[in-house]
Amino acid sequence: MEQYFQKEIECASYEDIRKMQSEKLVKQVQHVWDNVPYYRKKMEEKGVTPDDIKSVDDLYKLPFLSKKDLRDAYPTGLLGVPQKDCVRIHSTSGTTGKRVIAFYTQHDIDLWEDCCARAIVAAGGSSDDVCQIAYGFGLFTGGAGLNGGSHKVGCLTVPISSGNTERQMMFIQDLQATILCCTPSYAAYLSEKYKEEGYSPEDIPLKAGIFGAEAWSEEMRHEIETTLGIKAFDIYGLTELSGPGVAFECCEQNGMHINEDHFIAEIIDPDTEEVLPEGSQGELVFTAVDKEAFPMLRYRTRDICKLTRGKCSCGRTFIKMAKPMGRSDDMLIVRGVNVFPSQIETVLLNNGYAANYQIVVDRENNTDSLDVQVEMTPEMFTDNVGEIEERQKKLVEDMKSMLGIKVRISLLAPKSIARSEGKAVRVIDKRKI
Ligand code: DLL
Repeated sequence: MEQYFQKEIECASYEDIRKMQSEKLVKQVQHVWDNVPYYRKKMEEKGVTPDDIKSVDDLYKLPFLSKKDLRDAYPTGLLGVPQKDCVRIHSTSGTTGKRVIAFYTQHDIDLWEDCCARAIVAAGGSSDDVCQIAYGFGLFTGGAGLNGGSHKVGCLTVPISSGNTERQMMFIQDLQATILCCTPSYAAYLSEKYKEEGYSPEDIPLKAGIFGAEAWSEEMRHEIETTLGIKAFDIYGLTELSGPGVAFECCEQNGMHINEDHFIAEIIDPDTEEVLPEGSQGELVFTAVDKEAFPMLRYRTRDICKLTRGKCSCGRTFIKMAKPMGRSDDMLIVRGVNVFPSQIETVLLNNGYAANYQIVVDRENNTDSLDVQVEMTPEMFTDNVGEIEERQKKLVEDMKSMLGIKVRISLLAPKSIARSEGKAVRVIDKRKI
């Protein structure tokens, strides 16, 4: 039977959720107007005052916040409370430009951990479980968020952090860990290690995984689930909105329920900023209605995805977001065609490869080139040139029908691509170097 961490909220009626969102939104807009001069100025420039916002239906009147605003207001320009009322910061893992620093009051942390606890319970977690947190701890939100959620659920929590794969496996086996939380690329690496060491799924005590922080395909889910003998659940979030737990998957495993009592989601056209109807693909925008320290109104995530509201067999009523295709800034434009790394991953995994690949984009003779370098699995590995050429040809054809353009395929020996303990680096765009 489906379990919930906060059933009355997770299964509330649509009308009750809307009402709750509207009430919180009105208060939050006033809070921001009173306490965040940076956003107040943006509202004034758009000719909006708190009086114009009476319910969720007025959300469209508010100005957007973007990554650029966060950089401009760095580090404290968007603080909604005096710094002495904050108890923690986290920061994005971004490598370009200034990092984003997100601030939290104790109340913010409490609500964030509730969101993570909802995700753990939706994945079947309870106080009977041993939950191994292999997301990084520190400035990254993954470790701290799920650690807090796991405590709230009452699991025996193993805050092992990322890396040291042998130790991860030792703790999983010795403590009989039942839930694993890490990035999907690290879960794939652990699966590979278990396979290499001759474990079969029955030898591995895990029953569920809560994997997120990067885009991953259904094919990758299937691969991890069969190797580890678990159910793999997706979890979504971003530092600006607290961290993991903005949305989480339930037993249906087909999209993530957005914690709508805390976050109002919209989909917009990234070019025109027009709000799109439900079911359209576009950029995800979130309004956090009760964050105190770092209030985000209409924050443009740059993640491309779809929203659908429908009846879910788990009983939750929160709207669902599809797996994000990737970030709009991860989308490659190659010879004028839009290419998402996740599409390439789908073709590779459908052809029996593991998710050990890299995409190299370059410009040669004024034309874009797209090179997909993928490792052969140990079973495929051969020095029979004819066989390798056949494999390459098949991938080139399948990529062409998925993407509509010709790509170059390089088949590499197993273990040639570095494994990742956190978010995997999939794309090297030499045009930008
Ligand atoms: O990645 C928070 C997180 C930690 C989420 C652990 C889930 C699990 P950031 O480092 O700020 O925060 O990166 C946020 O990662 O805008 C998406 O582009 C991407 N992302 C996060 N979760 C998913 C997911 C954390 N499930 C950025 N699928 C987001 C696809 C995801 N992309």
